[in-house]
Amino acid sequence: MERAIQEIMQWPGKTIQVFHHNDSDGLTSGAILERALERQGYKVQRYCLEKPYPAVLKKVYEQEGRILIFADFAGRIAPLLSELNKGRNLTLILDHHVAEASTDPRVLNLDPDLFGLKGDRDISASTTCYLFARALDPVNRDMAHIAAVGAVGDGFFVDGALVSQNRDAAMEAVQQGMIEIRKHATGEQYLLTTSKGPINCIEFGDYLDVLGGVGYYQKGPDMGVRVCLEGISPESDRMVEELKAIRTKIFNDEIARLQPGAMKQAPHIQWFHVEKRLFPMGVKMIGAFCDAIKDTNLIDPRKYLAGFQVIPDEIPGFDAIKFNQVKISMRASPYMEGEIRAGRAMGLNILLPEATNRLGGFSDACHSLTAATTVAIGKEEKLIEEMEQILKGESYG
Ligand SMILES: [Mn+2]
Repeated sequence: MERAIQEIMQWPGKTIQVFHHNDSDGLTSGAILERALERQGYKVQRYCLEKPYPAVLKKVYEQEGRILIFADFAGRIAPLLSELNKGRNLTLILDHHVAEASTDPRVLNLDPDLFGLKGDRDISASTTCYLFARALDPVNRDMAHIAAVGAVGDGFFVDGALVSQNRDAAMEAVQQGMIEIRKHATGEQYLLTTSKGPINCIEFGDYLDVLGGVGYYQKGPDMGVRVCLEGISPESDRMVEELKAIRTKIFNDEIARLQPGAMKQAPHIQWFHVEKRLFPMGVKMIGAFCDAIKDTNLIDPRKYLAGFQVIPDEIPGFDAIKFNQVKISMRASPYMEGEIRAGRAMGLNILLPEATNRLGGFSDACHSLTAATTVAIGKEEKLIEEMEQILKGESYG
């Protein structure tokens, strides 16, 4: 990080573009970087992304001579960024997901996964950004609580408590009177000091997730970053309430559409398409909607559940981008979850990326019980068929 900071200092230009994720860890990361870099006299142009889509990266790398920072994503795609960058911009990656080494000396991958730390245990993106901010200037210690909020938001605890670098940040915030730790039977509770009294960091993380996820296309991320830096306000409270009401209304409308017979049925997969009806909520919400129905009687518990959503041709802060893509989110009912865990059904982390690859799609976050990828509009049925083919070729049910 110190070497990266030296390179920033030596780079001509006093503007830095920060690209960060829209969940609570990503928003806190963006907030920490914005303030730390502004304190150094930089002009910060902040962009919140739901994913580092290739189409967006291509646009970003049409530029030259810039300083670009990616936070809470891109650790794994450092080789791709290197290829796009070709030594033309100074790129920093402050992620904590599983990472791959950069192949361009101007792309500095500072993902702690490459330095022996575990991103799903020791260190969040917010704590990574916090340590970077402290390396910039020790005055940035005053953002320890923001790092802790991001770490709690990502939800990586060991025996109910933050550990390693995440814990160090929380303990600093405790010393500064910004976080209070309460021990309980199964671990610890982290309470953030606010103007409205102590708020559980889990609750505060949910608040940020609503702003960043539900409010993605309505300046929610900007409000989220502001809340991280300046605290909750009546204005942010109002925005969160409005966004929650939008979510309830849109979800209820979709549930009404899914009444008996509306779901498409393949032998092992049931699926539906919400087209553009989740807009103006972000594309993360198709997964949230699948979560909302996966253990109801709207679905057949013996099949995988898949939902499609058209990705809007729009990224806040960018000119129009033509994606022509749909996102698919997949989930497992409690019954299917048991089957996957027992090894009697294929995990979604294998099934979906494999089928997506065959259609030239883009795989990002895939876990055994939750997965999402994107494919070109019009390939929805083909994707379901590919998955059925894969399942047929295996010895699973
Ligand atoms: Mn994260």
